[in-house]
Amino acid sequence: MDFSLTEEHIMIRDAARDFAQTELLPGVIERDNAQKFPESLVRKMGELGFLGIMVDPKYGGSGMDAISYVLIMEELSKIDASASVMVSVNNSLVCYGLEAYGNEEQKQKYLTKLATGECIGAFCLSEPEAGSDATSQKTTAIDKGDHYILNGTKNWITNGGRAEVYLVIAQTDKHKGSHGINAFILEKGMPGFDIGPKEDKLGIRGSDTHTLQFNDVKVPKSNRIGEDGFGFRFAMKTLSGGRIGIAAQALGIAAGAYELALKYSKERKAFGTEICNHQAIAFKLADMHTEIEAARMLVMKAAWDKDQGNNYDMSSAMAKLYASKVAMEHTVEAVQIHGGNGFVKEYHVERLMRDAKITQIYEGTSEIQKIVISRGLIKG
Ligand code: COS
Repeated sequence: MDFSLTEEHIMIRDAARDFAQTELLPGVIERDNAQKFPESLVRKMGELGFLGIMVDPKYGGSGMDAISYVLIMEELSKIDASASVMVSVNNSLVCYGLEAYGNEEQKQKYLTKLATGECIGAFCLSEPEAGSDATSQKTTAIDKGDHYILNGTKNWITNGGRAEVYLVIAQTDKHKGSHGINAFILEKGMPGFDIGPKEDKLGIRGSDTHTLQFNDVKVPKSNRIGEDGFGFRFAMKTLSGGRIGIAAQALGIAAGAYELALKYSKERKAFGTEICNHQAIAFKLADMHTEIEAARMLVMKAAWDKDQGNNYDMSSAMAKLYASKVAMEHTVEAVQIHGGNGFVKEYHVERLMRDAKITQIYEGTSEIQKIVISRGLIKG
């Protein structure tokens, strides 16, 4: 067993750290306030290869491994979780979904553009009444021979407004349950495909979240991913990898808040000494560091499982469950260590605390992760 990173991994991590410090940090508070993320930053992330990290270079990707992916995700998330969720969705849901399960024609047409950042993708599973209960899809895709007709609504879609390519899950045959669900590739601008207003959110406010509406959208059969009825398994398999990305995001949010708290505690004085010298603060730092390191081990293990070709359904669920808990608890502690300053935007920790909450909700709530883990344990 070797816990050290390779030289290449260190270079990749440092490049992401440098990008986050020089490009993402300036303006992060303003972007959070304005709920905006500029196209220029998306383009730069594309140029650095951050939008197709694990995609084969023959489809325009960077050809890196999952360890590299989580290192990049952690560094971006320390500074700007709105940027990192865009990276996570594009990489582990959209690009991975197409590369693993799309056919050659679909890869040439869509993946090559998504992997370079020429266009951005969105993954559309959640509905007003089907978030955790993902088999209860109300969006319908009626088979009309050479095409399908889609009707329904999707909620809380990351990259919802700015994406050009949408992977949409819909019910074709209700009587077949999870085996009657299909996954489709939709393009922005298809007649009947409408993008609703942007959501006003607690956290990751720079990220672009929308409701989507499908009214008799005609989708060619060639845009179905996999065989008829593969859509639910497609969603589950893809989300397993997505959860590694969100676990790494949660880890980065926690680590970012911890680093700020450590620095602040060495500068701020109270009762005649730096506050890190008070045991009340020192013990908080010890707990934060220990649990963040434990989260990092789980995230790395899940990424390693993916790289090894092992099943990672359980390890990704464990990583997301634990890292998101650590992110929520320790961003609260980071605000506490900052005292009054923690409550104002200038010190960044209040934003990280708001950003942490979503990691316990999206791509499967913490309760769903416990279902996945416990079912895995019982099945053996
Ligand atoms: N890989 C492959 N197949 C899978 C799978 C996986 N990871 N998970 C489930 N399946 C298969 C099952 O094997 C089953 O197939 P069979 O009918 O052939 O046995 C089928 O899919 C249905 O699975 P299951 O019966 O477990 O479905 P449930 O309705 O009980 O739901 C959970 C299972 C809760 C785990 C699933 O609905 C889920 O993950 N929900 C959360 C979805 C989510 O993350 N939402 C957030 C939106 S994305 S931001």
